[in-house]
Amino acid sequence: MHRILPRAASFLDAAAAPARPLLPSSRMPALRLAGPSLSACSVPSTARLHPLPWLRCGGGGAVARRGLCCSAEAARRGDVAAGEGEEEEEGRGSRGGGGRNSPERRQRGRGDAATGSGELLAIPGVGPRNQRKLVEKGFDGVAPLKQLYRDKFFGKSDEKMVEFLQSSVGIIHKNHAESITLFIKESVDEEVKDTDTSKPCRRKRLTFCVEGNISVGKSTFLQRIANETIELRDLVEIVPEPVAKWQDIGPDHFNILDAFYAEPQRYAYTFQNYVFVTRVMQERESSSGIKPLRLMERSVFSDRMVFVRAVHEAKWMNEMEISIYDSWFDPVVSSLPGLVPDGFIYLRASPDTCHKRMMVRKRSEEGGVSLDYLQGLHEKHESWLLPSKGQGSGLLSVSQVPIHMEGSLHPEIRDRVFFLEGDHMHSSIQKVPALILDCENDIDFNKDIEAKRQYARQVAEFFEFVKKKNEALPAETSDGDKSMSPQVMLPGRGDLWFPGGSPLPKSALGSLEFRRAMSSFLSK
Ligand code: TTP
Repeated sequence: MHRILPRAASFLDAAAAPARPLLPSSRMPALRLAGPSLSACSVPSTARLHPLPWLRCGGGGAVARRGLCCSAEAARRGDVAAGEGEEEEEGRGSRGGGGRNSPERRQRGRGDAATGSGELLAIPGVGPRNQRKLVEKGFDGVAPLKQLYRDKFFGKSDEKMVEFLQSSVGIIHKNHAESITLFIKESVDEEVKDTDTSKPCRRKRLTFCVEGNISVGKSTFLQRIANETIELRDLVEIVPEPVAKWQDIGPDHFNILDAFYAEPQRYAYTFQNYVFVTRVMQERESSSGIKPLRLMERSVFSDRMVFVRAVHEAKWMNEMEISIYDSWFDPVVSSLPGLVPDGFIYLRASPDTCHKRMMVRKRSEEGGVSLDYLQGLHEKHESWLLPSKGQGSGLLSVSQVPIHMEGSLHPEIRDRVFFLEGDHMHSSIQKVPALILDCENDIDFNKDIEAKRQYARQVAEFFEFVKKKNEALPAETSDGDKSMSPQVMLPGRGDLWFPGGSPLPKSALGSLEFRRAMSSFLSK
Protein backbone atom coordinates (compact mmCIF):
# COMPACT_ATOMS: atom_id res chain seq x y z
CA MET A 1 0.00 0.00 0.00
CA HIS A 2 1.38 3.37 -0.91
CA ARG A 3 1.38 5.93 1.81
CA ILE A 4 0.46 9.08 -0.06
CA LEU A 5 0.84 12.29 1.82
CA PRO A 6 -1.48 15.19 1.17
CA ARG A 7 -0.14 17.35 -1.63
CA ALA A 8 0.80 20.95 -0.87
CA ALA A 9 -0.95 23.21 -3.35
CA SER A 10 1.44 24.58 -5.99
CA PHE A 11 4.22 24.98 -3.44
CA LEU A 12 6.79 24.81 -6.16
CA ASP A 13 5.44 27.90 -7.87
CA ALA A 14 5.78 29.86 -4.70
CA ALA A 15 9.20 28.66 -3.75
CA ALA A 16 10.84 28.57 -7.13
CA ALA A 17 13.65 30.89 -8.09
CA PRO A 18 12.66 34.10 -9.92
CA ALA A 19 11.90 33.49 -13.55
CA ARG A 20 14.76 33.99 -15.98
CA PRO A 21 14.42 34.36 -19.70
CA LEU A 22 13.89 31.04 -21.34
CA LEU A 23 16.18 29.79 -23.97
CA PRO A 24 14.75 30.12 -27.41
CA SER A 25 13.21 26.96 -28.63
CA SER A 26 16.31 25.71 -30.32
CA ARG A 27 16.21 23.73 -33.48
CA MET A 28 18.21 20.64 -33.85
CA PRO A 29 20.93 21.22 -36.38
CA ALA A 30 20.48 19.39 -39.61
CA LEU A 31 21.40 15.83 -38.95
CA ARG A 32 24.73 15.01 -40.37
CA LEU A 33 24.35 11.63 -41.86
CA ALA A 34 27.92 10.81 -42.61
CA GLY A 35 28.63 7.97 -40.26
CA PRO A 36 32.05 7.11 -38.95
CA SER A 37 33.99 5.41 -41.62
CA LEU A 38 35.10 2.01 -40.59
CA SER A 39 38.77 1.96 -40.14
CA ALA A 40 40.60 -0.34 -42.42
CA CYS A 41 42.33 -2.89 -40.30
CA SER A 42 45.51 -4.50 -41.31
CA VAL A 43 46.07 -8.16 -40.71
CA PRO A 44 47.57 -8.54 -37.26
CA SER A 45 51.09 -9.64 -36.65
CA THR A 46 49.88 -13.07 -35.64
CA ALA A 47 48.28 -13.40 -39.00
CA ARG A 48 51.36 -12.38 -40.87
CA LEU A 49 53.26 -15.15 -39.17
CA HIS A 50 51.01 -17.81 -40.71
CA PRO A 51 50.93 -17.32 -44.45
CA LEU A 52 49.44 -20.72 -45.11
CA PRO A 53 49.00 -21.97 -48.64
CA TRP A 54 45.56 -22.29 -50.01
CA LEU A 55 44.83 -25.92 -50.69
CA ARG A 56 41.79 -26.88 -52.61
CA CYS A 57 41.32 -30.30 -51.08
CA GLY A 58 39.31 -29.48 -48.00
CA GLY A 59 40.73 -31.94 -45.50
CA GLY A 60 38.30 -31.65 -42.66
CA GLY A 61 35.46 -29.80 -44.26
CA ALA A 62 32.42 -30.45 -46.35
CA VAL A 63 34.45 -32.37 -48.93
CA ALA A 64 35.68 -34.89 -46.41
CA ARG A 65 32.26 -35.18 -44.87
CA ARG A 66 30.78 -35.94 -48.19
CA GLY A 67 33.30 -38.77 -48.66
CA LEU A 68 35.06 -37.30 -51.66
CA CYS A 69 38.63 -38.44 -52.17
CA CYS A 70 41.53 -36.12 -52.75
CA SER A 71 42.41 -36.83 -56.35
CA ALA A 72 42.90 -33.71 -58.42
CA GLU A 73 39.69 -34.39 -60.27
CA ALA A 74 37.78 -35.25 -57.14
CA ALA A 75 39.27 -32.25 -55.46
CA ARG A 76 38.07 -30.12 -58.32
CA ARG A 77 34.65 -31.65 -58.11
CA GLY A 78 34.74 -31.59 -54.37
CA ASP A 79 35.64 -27.97 -54.44
CA VAL A 80 32.74 -27.21 -56.65
CA ALA A 81 30.51 -29.28 -54.46
CA ALA A 82 31.81 -27.54 -51.40
CA GLY A 83 31.44 -24.23 -53.07
CA GLU A 84 27.84 -24.92 -53.88
CA GLY A 85 26.78 -26.46 -50.64
CA GLU A 86 28.94 -24.46 -48.37
CA GLU A 87 26.93 -21.26 -48.25
CA GLU A 88 24.09 -23.31 -47.00
CA GLU A 89 26.34 -25.20 -44.62
CA GLU A 90 27.86 -22.06 -43.20
CA GLY A 91 24.49 -20.40 -43.17
CA ARG A 92 23.08 -23.24 -41.13
CA GLY A 93 25.87 -22.90 -38.66
CA SER A 94 25.37 -19.21 -38.40
CA ARG A 95 21.70 -19.61 -37.81
CA GLY A 96 22.25 -22.10 -35.11
CA GLY A 97 21.68 -25.40 -36.94
CA GLY A 98 24.33 -27.79 -35.63
CA GLY A 99 25.06 -24.92 -33.25
CA ARG A 100 28.30 -23.53 -31.98
CA ASN A 101 28.82 -26.22 -29.40
CA SER A 102 27.20 -29.16 -31.09
CA PRO A 103 29.27 -32.33 -31.21
CA GLU A 104 28.79 -32.44 -34.93
CA ARG A 105 30.58 -29.13 -35.44
CA ARG A 106 33.32 -30.01 -33.00
CA GLN A 107 33.90 -33.30 -34.78
CA ARG A 108 34.70 -31.54 -37.99
CA GLY A 109 37.84 -29.99 -36.65
CA ARG A 110 40.30 -32.49 -38.11
CA GLY A 111 42.31 -30.25 -40.32
CA ASP A 112 45.59 -30.19 -42.18
CA ALA A 113 48.07 -27.50 -43.04
CA ALA A 114 45.76 -26.19 -45.68
CA THR A 115 42.87 -25.56 -43.40
CA GLY A 116 44.67 -24.88 -40.21
CA SER A 117 43.90 -26.96 -37.17
CA GLY A 118 40.36 -27.45 -38.36
CA GLU A 119 38.99 -25.86 -35.23
CA LEU A 120 37.72 -22.98 -37.29
CA LEU A 121 34.91 -25.24 -38.42
CA ALA A 122 33.60 -25.23 -34.88
CA ILE A 123 32.74 -21.56 -35.33
CA PRO A 124 29.21 -20.84 -36.51
CA GLY A 125 29.37 -19.21 -39.93
CA VAL A 126 32.55 -21.07 -40.91
CA GLY A 127 32.33 -23.86 -43.44
CA PRO A 128 35.10 -25.06 -45.74
CA ARG A 129 34.99 -22.01 -47.96
CA ASN A 130 35.18 -19.48 -45.18
CA GLN A 131 37.72 -21.67 -43.46
CA ARG A 132 39.97 -21.42 -46.50
CA LYS A 133 39.55 -17.69 -46.68
CA LEU A 134 40.44 -17.28 -43.03
CA VAL A 135 43.46 -19.56 -43.29
CA GLU A 136 44.59 -17.70 -46.38
CA LYS A 137 44.67 -14.54 -44.35
CA GLY A 138 46.63 -16.24 -41.60
CA PHE A 139 43.77 -17.00 -39.22
CA ASP A 140 44.40 -20.71 -38.99
CA GLY A 141 42.63 -21.26 -35.70
CA VAL A 142 40.49 -19.62 -33.07
CA ALA A 143 43.46 -18.11 -31.23
CA PRO A 144 44.58 -15.71 -34.00
CA LEU A 145 40.98 -14.59 -34.44
CA LYS A 146 40.71 -13.89 -30.74
CA GLN A 147 43.97 -12.01 -30.90
CA LEU A 148 42.64 -9.97 -33.80
CA TYR A 149 39.55 -9.14 -31.77
CA ARG A 150 41.59 -8.12 -28.72
CA ASP A 151 43.98 -6.00 -30.77
CA LYS A 152 41.53 -4.28 -33.03
CA PHE A 153 37.95 -4.61 -31.99
CA PHE A 154 37.66 -5.00 -28.24
CA GLY A 155 35.31 -2.36 -26.91
CA LYS A 156 34.15 -1.38 -30.36
CA SER A 157 30.89 -1.96 -32.11
CA ASP A 158 30.58 -5.47 -33.58
CA GLU A 159 29.98 -3.87 -36.93
CA LYS A 160 33.67 -3.07 -37.25
CA MET A 161 34.80 -6.67 -37.04
CA VAL A 162 31.96 -7.76 -39.31
CA GLU A 163 33.09 -5.19 -41.85
CA PHE A 164 36.67 -6.40 -41.57
CA LEU A 165 35.69 -10.03 -42.07
CA GLN A 166 33.74 -9.11 -45.16
CA SER A 167 36.08 -6.63 -46.76
CA SER A 168 39.50 -7.95 -45.77
CA VAL A 169 38.94 -11.68 -45.38
CA GLY A 170 36.32 -11.97 -48.10
CA ILE A 171 33.47 -13.54 -46.14
CA ILE A 172 30.60 -12.95 -48.49
CA HIS A 173 27.55 -13.29 -46.30
CA LYS A 174 27.06 -10.75 -43.58
CA ASN A 175 25.30 -13.21 -41.30
CA HIS A 176 28.36 -15.49 -41.44
CA ALA A 177 30.62 -12.59 -40.53
CA GLU A 178 28.26 -11.67 -37.71
CA SER A 179 28.20 -15.22 -36.36
CA ILE A 180 31.98 -15.42 -36.40
CA THR A 181 32.25 -12.06 -34.68
CA LEU A 182 29.77 -13.03 -32.00
CA PHE A 183 31.49 -16.33 -31.32
CA ILE A 184 34.93 -14.74 -30.98
CA LYS A 185 33.64 -11.83 -28.93
CA GLU A 186 31.86 -14.12 -26.49
CA SER A 187 34.95 -16.31 -26.13
CA VAL A 188 37.12 -13.31 -25.35
CA ASP A 189 34.54 -11.87 -22.95
CA GLU A 190 34.43 -15.20 -21.13
CA GLU A 191 38.21 -15.23 -20.82
CA VAL A 192 38.27 -11.71 -19.44
CA LYS A 193 35.60 -12.65 -16.94
CA ASP A 194 37.46 -15.79 -15.90
CA THR A 195 40.81 -14.11 -15.39
CA ASP A 196 39.56 -11.32 -13.18
CA THR A 197 36.06 -11.56 -11.82
CA SER A 198 36.63 -8.88 -9.21
CA LYS A 199 37.63 -6.21 -11.72
CA PRO A 200 36.07 -7.14 -15.03
CA CYS A 201 37.52 -5.16 -17.90
CA ARG A 202 38.57 -2.64 -15.29
CA ARG A 203 41.03 -0.92 -17.52
CA LYS A 204 38.84 -0.83 -20.54
CA ARG A 205 35.37 -0.29 -19.15
CA LEU A 206 34.07 3.25 -19.12
CA THR A 207 31.14 4.87 -17.36
CA PHE A 208 29.16 7.80 -18.71
CA CYS A 209 26.39 9.49 -16.78
CA VAL A 210 23.42 10.79 -18.73
CA GLU A 211 22.19 14.10 -17.37
CA GLY A 212 19.36 16.50 -18.16
CA ASN A 213 16.32 18.20 -16.72
CA ILE A 214 13.26 16.36 -15.39
CA SER A 215 11.42 14.81 -18.32
CA VAL A 216 13.96 15.71 -20.96
CA GLY A 217 13.91 12.08 -22.03
CA LYS A 218 16.83 10.39 -20.32
CA SER A 219 15.06 7.07 -19.90
CA THR A 220 13.84 7.03 -23.50
CA PHE A 221 17.29 7.96 -24.70
CA LEU A 222 18.84 5.14 -22.73
CA GLN A 223 16.31 2.51 -23.69
CA ARG A 224 15.76 3.37 -27.31
CA ILE A 225 19.15 4.63 -28.39
CA ALA A 226 21.38 2.38 -26.38
CA ASN A 227 19.35 -0.81 -26.60
CA GLU A 228 18.04 -0.65 -30.10
CA THR A 229 20.88 0.50 -32.30
CA ILE A 230 23.61 -1.61 -33.75
CA GLU A 231 26.14 1.09 -32.85
CA LEU A 232 25.51 0.71 -29.13
CA ARG A 233 23.72 -2.55 -28.48
CA ASP A 234 26.83 -4.59 -27.86
CA LEU A 235 28.84 -1.74 -26.44
CA VAL A 236 26.56 -0.49 -23.75
CA GLU A 237 25.05 -1.62 -20.51
CA ILE A 238 22.34 0.62 -19.10
CA VAL A 239 21.86 1.49 -15.46
CA PRO A 240 18.52 3.29 -15.10
CA GLU A 241 17.89 5.75 -12.31
CA PRO A 242 16.45 4.00 -9.24
CA VAL A 243 13.17 5.96 -9.28
CA ALA A 244 11.25 2.76 -8.57
CA LYS A 245 13.28 2.34 -5.38
CA TRP A 246 12.23 5.82 -4.28
CA GLN A 247 8.60 5.04 -4.90
CA ASP A 248 8.43 1.80 -2.99
CA ILE A 249 10.44 1.52 0.21
CA GLY A 250 10.21 -1.29 2.73
CA PRO A 251 7.31 -3.55 3.61
CA ASP A 252 5.04 -0.53 4.00
CA HIS A 253 5.81 0.65 0.47
CA PHE A 254 6.65 4.21 1.44
CA ASN A 255 6.99 6.62 -1.46
CA ILE A 256 9.68 9.16 -0.64
CA LEU A 257 9.39 10.90 -4.02
CA ASP A 258 5.77 11.63 -3.29
CA ALA A 259 6.53 12.60 0.29
CA PHE A 260 9.17 15.04 -0.92
CA TYR A 261 6.90 16.74 -3.43
CA ALA A 262 4.09 16.88 -0.92
CA GLU A 263 6.17 18.30 1.94
CA PRO A 264 9.50 19.44 0.51
CA GLN A 265 10.67 21.29 3.58
CA ARG A 266 10.14 18.23 5.71
CA TYR A 267 11.56 15.65 3.34
CA ALA A 268 14.14 17.32 1.05
CA TYR A 269 17.12 16.21 3.10
CA THR A 270 15.76 12.72 3.72
CA PHE A 271 14.99 12.33 0.02
CA GLN A 272 18.39 13.56 -1.21
CA ASN A 273 20.05 11.33 1.33
CA TYR A 274 18.12 8.34 0.05
CA VAL A 275 18.77 9.25 -3.58
CA PHE A 276 22.50 9.14 -2.83
CA VAL A 277 22.27 5.80 -1.03
CA THR A 278 20.34 4.20 -3.88
CA ARG A 279 22.92 5.44 -6.37
CA VAL A 280 25.69 3.84 -4.35
CA MET A 281 23.70 0.59 -4.27
CA GLN A 282 23.18 0.75 -8.01
CA GLU A 283 26.79 1.47 -8.74
CA ARG A 284 27.72 -1.62 -6.74
CA GLU A 285 25.12 -3.79 -8.41
CA SER A 286 26.22 -2.75 -11.88
CA SER A 287 29.96 -2.84 -11.28
CA SER A 288 30.51 -6.41 -12.45
CA GLY A 289 29.20 -5.98 -15.97
CA ILE A 290 31.48 -6.76 -18.85
CA LYS A 291 30.26 -4.52 -21.63
CA PRO A 292 32.80 -1.83 -22.45
CA LEU A 293 30.53 1.09 -21.62
CA ARG A 294 28.22 1.57 -18.65
CA LEU A 295 25.62 4.27 -19.19
CA MET A 296 24.13 5.45 -15.93
CA GLU A 297 21.12 7.70 -15.63
CA ARG A 298 22.26 10.72 -13.62
CA SER A 299 24.96 10.79 -10.97
CA VAL A 300 25.69 11.93 -7.45
CA PHE A 301 27.10 15.05 -9.10
CA SER A 302 23.79 16.12 -10.60
CA ASP A 303 22.24 15.39 -7.22
CA ARG A 304 24.68 17.84 -5.66
CA MET A 305 25.11 20.40 -8.42
CA VAL A 306 21.46 20.59 -9.43
CA PHE A 307 18.91 19.19 -7.00
CA VAL A 308 20.56 19.84 -3.65
CA ARG A 309 21.35 23.36 -4.79
CA ALA A 310 17.75 23.83 -5.87
CA VAL A 311 16.23 22.63 -2.61
CA HIS A 312 18.75 24.62 -0.60
CA GLU A 313 17.96 27.78 -2.55
CA ALA A 314 14.29 27.15 -2.08
CA LYS A 315 14.99 26.84 1.65
CA TRP A 316 13.68 23.33 1.74
CA MET A 317 17.03 22.26 3.09
CA ASN A 318 18.31 24.43 5.92
CA GLU A 319 21.92 25.38 6.65
CA MET A 320 22.39 22.58 9.11
CA GLU A 321 21.05 20.02 6.67
CA ILE A 322 23.21 21.13 3.79
CA SER A 323 26.25 21.14 6.08
CA ILE A 324 25.46 17.59 7.09
CA TYR A 325 25.02 16.60 3.43
CA ASP A 326 28.35 18.12 2.46
CA SER A 327 30.13 16.65 5.44
CA TRP A 328 29.54 13.13 4.20
CA PHE A 329 29.30 13.75 0.45
CA ASP A 330 33.00 14.41 -0.09
CA PRO A 331 34.43 11.58 1.98
CA VAL A 332 31.98 9.05 0.61
CA VAL A 333 32.55 10.07 -3.01
CA SER A 334 36.28 9.96 -2.42
CA SER A 335 36.12 6.45 -1.13
CA LEU A 336 33.93 5.18 -3.95
CA PRO A 337 35.71 5.93 -7.22
CA GLY A 338 33.08 3.97 -9.13
CA LEU A 339 30.75 6.92 -8.59
CA VAL A 340 32.99 9.16 -10.67
CA PRO A 341 32.20 8.79 -14.37
CA ASP A 342 34.62 8.99 -17.27
CA GLY A 343 32.26 11.31 -19.09
CA PHE A 344 28.90 13.02 -18.98
CA ILE A 345 26.26 13.16 -21.66
CA TYR A 346 24.06 16.19 -21.25
CA LEU A 347 20.66 15.91 -22.92
CA ARG A 348 19.70 19.50 -23.39
CA ALA A 349 16.28 21.00 -23.97
CA SER A 350 14.50 24.15 -22.90
CA PRO A 351 12.46 24.10 -19.68
CA ASP A 352 9.35 24.68 -21.80
CA THR A 353 9.93 21.51 -23.72
CA CYS A 354 10.64 19.52 -20.56
CA HIS A 355 7.49 20.91 -19.01
CA LYS A 356 5.40 19.84 -22.00
CA ARG A 357 6.90 16.36 -21.87
CA MET A 358 6.24 16.16 -18.16
CA MET A 359 2.60 17.05 -18.71
CA VAL A 360 2.29 14.29 -21.26
CA ARG A 361 3.78 11.58 -19.08
CA LYS A 362 1.78 12.62 -16.00
CA ARG A 363 3.86 10.98 -13.28
CA SER A 364 1.51 11.28 -10.33
CA GLU A 365 4.10 12.65 -7.90
CA GLU A 366 5.04 15.47 -10.27
CA GLY A 367 1.63 17.09 -10.43
CA GLY A 368 2.86 20.18 -8.57
CA VAL A 369 6.14 20.69 -10.40
CA SER A 370 6.00 24.09 -12.07
CA LEU A 371 7.67 25.53 -15.12
CA ASP A 372 9.60 27.87 -12.83
CA TYR A 373 11.04 24.95 -10.92
CA LEU A 374 12.14 23.32 -14.17
CA GLN A 375 13.67 26.61 -15.22
CA GLY A 376 15.73 26.71 -12.04
CA LEU A 377 16.91 23.13 -12.60
CA HIS A 378 17.72 23.98 -16.23
CA GLU A 379 19.92 26.87 -15.20
CA LYS A 380 21.76 24.70 -12.74
CA HIS A 381 22.41 22.10 -15.39
CA GLU A 382 23.64 24.81 -17.73
CA SER A 383 25.98 26.42 -15.24
CA TRP A 384 27.38 23.02 -14.40
CA LEU A 385 27.73 21.39 -17.82
CA LEU A 386 27.92 24.21 -20.32
CA PRO A 387 31.05 26.24 -20.94
CA SER A 388 31.14 29.90 -20.12
CA LYS A 389 33.91 32.42 -19.80
CA GLY A 390 36.17 33.24 -16.89
CA GLN A 391 38.95 31.64 -14.90
CA GLY A 392 39.53 31.43 -11.21
CA SER A 393 38.00 33.54 -8.47
CA GLY A 394 34.93 31.38 -8.30
CA LEU A 395 33.86 32.09 -11.86
CA LEU A 396 32.87 29.42 -14.26
CA SER A 397 35.42 28.74 -16.90
CA VAL A 398 35.64 27.96 -20.56
CA SER A 399 36.35 24.33 -20.89
CA GLN A 400 37.13 23.55 -24.47
CA VAL A 401 38.89 20.48 -25.66
CA PRO A 402 42.63 21.20 -25.86
CA ILE A 403 43.81 21.77 -29.40
CA HIS A 404 46.09 18.73 -29.36
CA MET A 405 43.13 16.48 -28.64
CA GLU A 406 40.80 17.90 -31.23
CA GLY A 407 42.12 15.53 -33.86
CA SER A 408 40.82 12.56 -31.95
CA LEU A 409 37.29 13.98 -31.93
CA HIS A 410 35.10 12.72 -34.72
CA PRO A 411 33.67 15.60 -36.79
CA GLU A 412 30.17 14.60 -35.79
CA ILE A 413 30.82 15.53 -32.16
CA ARG A 414 33.66 18.03 -32.52
CA ASP A 415 31.49 21.00 -31.61
CA ARG A 416 29.75 19.26 -28.76
CA VAL A 417 32.47 18.06 -26.41
CA PHE A 418 33.80 20.11 -23.51
CA PHE A 419 35.80 19.52 -20.39
CA LEU A 420 34.29 20.33 -17.05
CA GLU A 421 36.42 22.69 -15.10
CA GLY A 422 36.26 25.68 -12.83
CA ASP A 423 36.34 26.48 -9.19
CA HIS A 424 32.73 25.47 -8.75
CA MET A 425 33.37 21.95 -9.99
CA HIS A 426 33.85 19.08 -7.62
CA SER A 427 37.52 18.15 -7.77
CA SER A 428 36.86 14.56 -8.80
CA ILE A 429 35.14 15.66 -12.01
CA GLN A 430 37.56 18.39 -13.00
CA LYS A 431 38.54 17.85 -16.66
CA VAL A 432 35.97 15.13 -17.14
CA PRO A 433 34.63 15.50 -20.69
CA ALA A 434 30.97 16.16 -21.45
CA LEU A 435 29.08 15.55 -24.68
CA ILE A 436 26.16 17.89 -25.19
CA LEU A 437 23.24 16.60 -27.24
CA ASP A 438 20.36 18.74 -28.38
CA CYS A 439 17.08 17.10 -27.40
CA GLU A 440 14.79 20.02 -28.14
CA ASN A 441 12.97 18.43 -31.03
CA ASP A 442 10.47 15.70 -30.41
CA ILE A 443 11.61 12.65 -32.27
CA ASP A 444 9.50 9.60 -32.87
CA PHE A 445 12.05 6.88 -32.42
CA ASN A 446 9.70 4.33 -33.91
CA LYS A 447 9.72 6.18 -37.20
CA ASP A 448 12.88 8.25 -37.32
CA ILE A 449 15.42 5.48 -37.27
CA GLU A 450 18.12 7.71 -38.73
CA ALA A 451 17.79 10.25 -35.90
CA LYS A 452 18.13 7.42 -33.43
CA ARG A 453 21.25 6.16 -35.11
CA GLN A 454 22.63 9.67 -35.31
CA TYR A 455 22.48 9.95 -31.53
CA ALA A 456 23.90 6.46 -31.16
CA ARG A 457 26.85 7.28 -33.41
CA GLN A 458 27.62 10.38 -31.40
CA VAL A 459 27.68 8.38 -28.19
CA ALA A 460 29.87 5.73 -29.82
CA GLU A 461 32.28 8.39 -31.08
CA PHE A 462 32.39 10.02 -27.66
CA PHE A 463 33.21 6.63 -26.19
CA GLU A 464 36.11 6.25 -28.63
CA PHE A 465 37.38 9.71 -27.76
CA VAL A 466 37.27 9.17 -24.00
CA LYS A 467 38.84 5.76 -24.31
CA LYS A 468 41.76 7.18 -26.26
CA LYS A 469 42.09 10.05 -23.82
CA ASN A 470 42.19 7.67 -20.84
CA GLU A 471 44.68 5.39 -22.52
CA ALA A 472 46.96 8.35 -23.00
CA LEU A 473 46.85 9.18 -19.29
CA PRO A 474 49.41 7.84 -16.86
CA ALA A 475 48.06 4.77 -15.07
CA GLU A 476 47.71 6.40 -11.68
CA THR A 477 45.35 9.07 -12.91
CA SER A 478 43.04 6.83 -14.86
CA ASP A 479 39.98 4.87 -13.88
CA GLY A 480 39.64 3.92 -10.24
CA ASP A 481 42.80 5.68 -9.25
CA LYS A 482 41.50 9.12 -10.00
CA SER A 483 43.01 11.51 -7.55
CA MET A 484 40.30 13.03 -5.50
CA SER A 485 40.88 15.70 -3.01
CA PRO A 486 37.42 16.27 -1.64
CA GLN A 487 35.90 19.60 -2.47
CA VAL A 488 32.49 20.97 -3.14
CA MET A 489 32.57 24.52 -4.42
CA LEU A 490 29.57 26.21 -5.83
CA PRO A 491 29.15 29.48 -7.64
CA GLY A 492 28.24 32.34 -5.38
CA ARG A 493 24.99 32.85 -7.24
CA GLY A 494 22.80 30.34 -8.91
CA ASP A 495 23.35 31.97 -12.28
CA LEU A 496 25.51 31.51 -15.29
CA TRP A 497 28.28 34.05 -15.21
CA PHE A 498 28.84 36.26 -18.23
CA PRO A 499 31.42 39.02 -18.37
CA GLY A 500 29.80 42.40 -18.51
CA GLY A 501 26.49 40.68 -18.25
CA SER A 502 26.47 39.88 -21.95
CA PRO A 503 25.29 36.36 -22.42
CA LEU A 504 26.40 33.88 -24.99
CA PRO A 505 24.40 34.62 -28.15
CA LYS A 506 21.07 32.90 -27.91
CA SER A 507 21.35 31.73 -31.47
CA ALA A 508 24.53 29.91 -30.55
CA LEU A 509 22.94 28.27 -27.56
CA GLY A 510 20.05 27.30 -29.72
CA SER A 511 22.06 25.77 -32.47
CA LEU A 512 24.59 24.25 -30.11
CA GLU A 513 27.45 25.51 -32.24
CA PHE A 514 29.32 26.27 -29.07
CA ARG A 515 32.81 26.21 -30.37
CA ARG A 516 32.19 28.82 -33.00
CA ALA A 517 30.10 30.87 -30.64
CA MET A 518 32.71 30.66 -27.91
CA SER A 519 35.49 31.80 -30.24
CA SER A 520 33.67 34.92 -31.27
CA PHE A 521 32.55 35.46 -27.70
CA LEU A 522 36.09 35.22 -26.38
CA SER A 523 37.51 37.51 -29.01
CA LYS A 524 35.20 40.34 -27.90
P1 TTP B 1 14.83 12.68 -13.08
O1 TTP B 1 16.14 12.25 -12.58
O2 TTP B 1 14.86 13.94 -13.82
O3 TTP B 1 14.22 11.51 -13.96
P2 TTP B 1 13.08 11.56 -15.05
O4 TTP B 1 12.37 10.26 -14.97
O5 TTP B 1 12.26 12.79 -14.92
O6 TTP B 1 13.93 11.65 -16.35
P3 TTP B 1 13.51 11.50 -17.88
O7 TTP B 1 12.07 11.87 -18.03
O8 TTP B 1 14.43 12.44 -18.56
O9 TTP B 1 13.75 10.08 -18.22
O10 TTP B 1 13.87 12.78 -11.84
C1 TTP B 1 12.97 11.83 -11.34
C2 TTP B 1 12.16 12.55 -10.29
O11 TTP B 1 12.91 12.68 -9.10
C3 TTP B 1 11.78 13.93 -10.70
O12 TTP B 1 10.49 14.22 -10.22
C4 TTP B 1 12.79 14.82 -10.01
C5 TTP B 1 13.08 14.06 -8.75
N1 TTP B 1 14.45 14.22 -8.24
C6 TTP B 1 14.69 15.08 -7.19
O13 TTP B 1 13.78 15.76 -6.72
N2 TTP B 1 15.94 15.16 -6.66
C7 TTP B 1 16.97 14.46 -7.17
O14 TTP B 1 18.10 14.55 -6.68
C8 TTP B 1 16.72 13.60 -8.30
C9 TTP B 1 17.84 12.84 -8.92
C10 TTP B 1 15.44 13.52 -8.79
